[in-house]
Amino acid sequence: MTTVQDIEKYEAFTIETVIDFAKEKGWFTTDSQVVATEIGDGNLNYVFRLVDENQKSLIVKQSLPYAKVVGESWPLTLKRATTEAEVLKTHGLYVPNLVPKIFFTDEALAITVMEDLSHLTIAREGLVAGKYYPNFVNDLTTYLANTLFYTSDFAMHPFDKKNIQAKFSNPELCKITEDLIFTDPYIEIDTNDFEVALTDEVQALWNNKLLKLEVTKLKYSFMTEGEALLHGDLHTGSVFINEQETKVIDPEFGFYGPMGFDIGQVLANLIFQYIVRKGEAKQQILKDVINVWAQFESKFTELWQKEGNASFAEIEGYLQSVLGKVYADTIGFAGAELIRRTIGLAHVKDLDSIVDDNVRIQAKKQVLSLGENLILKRKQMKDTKDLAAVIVGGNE
Ligand code: SR1
Ligand code: MG
Repeated sequence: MTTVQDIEKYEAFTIETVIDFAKEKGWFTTDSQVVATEIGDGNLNYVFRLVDENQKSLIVKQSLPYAKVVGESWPLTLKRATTEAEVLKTHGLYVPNLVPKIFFTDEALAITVMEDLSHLTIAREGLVAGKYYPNFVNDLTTYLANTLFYTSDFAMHPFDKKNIQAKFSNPELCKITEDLIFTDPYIEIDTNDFEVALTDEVQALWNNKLLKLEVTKLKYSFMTEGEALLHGDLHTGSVFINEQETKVIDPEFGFYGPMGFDIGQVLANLIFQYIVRKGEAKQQILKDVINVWAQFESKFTELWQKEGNASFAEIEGYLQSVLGKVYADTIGFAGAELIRRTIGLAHVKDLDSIVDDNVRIQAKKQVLSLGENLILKRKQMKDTKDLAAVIVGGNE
C-alpha cells in the first residue's frame, strides 16, 4: 500500500522538472542542452528519455500513484517502481546481458533511472510490423531458464529463498493479474472489452463451467505456488530487441509464483503472431512457439544437472516430474493470456490493429477457441507435438 507519507514525498515529473532533477543529480552538466520526451506506451507508468547535445542519454521511469490506463480512479502502489528495479537487479545476477543497467532508484519519487535502449525496438511493435527476430526464442529461453532456476528452491538455500520470497510479495500488482487474467474475462463486468460480433463466443465462455473450474485452478496456482521470482508480465511489450540484442524490461509485476506463468506469457504472445501471420512466416512462428518449451526444457535441465541442490537433483525422476508440472502450467497460463488479451481490459496490438473487421473477428474467435483448448487439454499434452497439434488444429 502507498501511504499518505509516501504520497506527500512524491511529485510527478514534467518534461521540465525531470531535466532539472537530472541536472541536480549531476547526470548532465547544468549548462547542457538536455531534451526530455515522454515515450511511455505501457498501461501504468511514465517513461522520460533525456538526451543532451552530445547524444548522452538515459531513461527516467516514474510510476504514477494510479494506473495510467484507467486514471486516478484506480489507485496503485508506488512501490512497484522499487519492485521493478529489485527484480531487474536480481535477474541481472543471472542474465546480465538480457536486462537493462540500473543507475539510480528513489522509492519516494517512484523512479528508476536506467540505460537508454532506444536503439532497440519493442518486440511487439516489430512483430506487428512483420519483422522476425531470429534470437528472440534463444534469448528469452536463456532468460527464463536462468531466472526461474536460480531463484528457486532447486538452486537456493531454503533460508535465502524464503527471505527473498517475502521481499517480493507484491500484493497489489498480483491482484491486478488475479482479476484481469483469471476472474474478469469469465464474468460480465464493465472492464471487459470486446466487439459485439464476439458476444456469442463470450457468452458461451461465461457459461462454460468446466473452463471456469480449470481457470480457477490456474488462479489458485498463481496465488499460492511460490516456485521462483517471476517477471510477472512477460509479454512482447516487455522485450526490447533487434537482430543482435535482447533486453527484458518492466518486471513491476514480479513476485514469487509458478514458473509456467512467465513461460506461458511468452508462449501466448508468440501465438498471437502465429494466428495473424500467413504462409512461411506463420510456420516459422509455430517453430518458435514450440522451441520456447523445447529450449527452456533443455536449458533448465542443464542447469539442474550442473547446479541443482542435491536433495532434489539426485532424486531419480524428480526433474521429469517438475518439468511435467511446469509444462502443463505453461500451457494453461498461455491459454488464460490468450483469452484475457482478446476480451478483457488490456488488449494486444497484434489483434486490435487488424483493420478488416471480418479478419479481426475471425482471428479473435480462433484465439478464444485456442485459449480454451489449451486450458482444458493442458494436462493431456505430453510433448511439444501434442502442443503443435492443438495450436494448428483450429487454425489452418
Ligand atoms: C491495469 S494494468 C493492465 C495490464 O497492463 C500490464 O502490462 C499488465 O499486463 C496488466 O494486466
Ligand atoms: Mg509493463
